[in-house]
Amino acid sequence: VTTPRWIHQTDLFRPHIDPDDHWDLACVMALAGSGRVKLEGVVIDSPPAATPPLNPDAVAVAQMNYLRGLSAPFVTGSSAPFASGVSRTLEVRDRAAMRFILDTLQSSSDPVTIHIVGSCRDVALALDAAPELFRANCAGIYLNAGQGAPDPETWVGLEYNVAVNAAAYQSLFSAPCPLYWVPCYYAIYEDRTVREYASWWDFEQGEVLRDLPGGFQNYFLSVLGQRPTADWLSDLLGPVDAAALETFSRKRRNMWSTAGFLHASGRAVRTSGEIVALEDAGSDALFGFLPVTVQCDDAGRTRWQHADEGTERFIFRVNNIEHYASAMTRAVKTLLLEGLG
Ligand SMILES: [Ca+2]
Repeated sequence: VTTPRWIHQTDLFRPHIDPDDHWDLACVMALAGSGRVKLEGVVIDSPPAATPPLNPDAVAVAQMNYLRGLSAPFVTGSSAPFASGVSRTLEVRDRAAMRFILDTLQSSSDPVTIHIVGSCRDVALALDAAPELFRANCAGIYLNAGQGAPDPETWVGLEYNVAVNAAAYQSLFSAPCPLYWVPCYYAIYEDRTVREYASWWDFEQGEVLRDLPGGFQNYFLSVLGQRPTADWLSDLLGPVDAAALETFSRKRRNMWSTAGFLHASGRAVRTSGEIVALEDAGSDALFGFLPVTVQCDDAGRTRWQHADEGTERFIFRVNNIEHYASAMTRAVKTLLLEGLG
């Protein structure tokens, strides 16, 4: 049995934009820490201009590595937008993430799965540079971006990860490898409703946070509370601030990407929230992926149709809208407690 090899691309910043990326990193690191997957590395998007300035959250990676006994590297992504059909001369620093992705695809003895929970830029740069490596050694790209309504004329707004670099998003639909597309919303950007072809759900953070070990609570309180990071390890291992834990436990968290992580690790979720092997969920599977054909224009507007098997393109589908949020919350809690005494 080979261990799946993963690359995780994320807009993981400090101060955070949306700290769901910190929850995602914790889930990915849990899967790596329990030996279900090998995390080859984390690609952190080049931060957008902001006041105060945002930084790629190296500290979050360091803290999670420590808590999970891992040594996953990270690399900062390109600051230069990807444009299709345009030859580019990139600065050395803007090629680092692309090179990391290509080197990993080239050197890995087993196919590599790529999760995108941020921008598509660096994977698109790598794909543009060497599509043959994706054909040869990419097990699949899990693309957490976009809107799932099949007709973009019905859309309101454009999903954030797409808007960051729409041409990069478009290029991924031409990748010569399986693409597992997980639209974040259905028609309306920032719609807060569980939909059939959209991955959004939310939960009250305390449902998970209260039951985690202290070090993991401090990992979340550090980023949510925007604590100083120079003492990142002693802060992690220090006492838990009970008042901060209470404050952040009462806040809700939007989530999008957990289903793809589980699917890529060969598992499914029952409507009860129990995590089981992919083949064991049957008709009780909370979500699944259906074969489709997709056309995407350079503004990031997608049109899709159901297809027979064999397209290498799959769309995420919620099978049970009523139980999706509660079951996913239980699954996240199970994941984060995995492999801990
Ligand atoms: Ca994100």
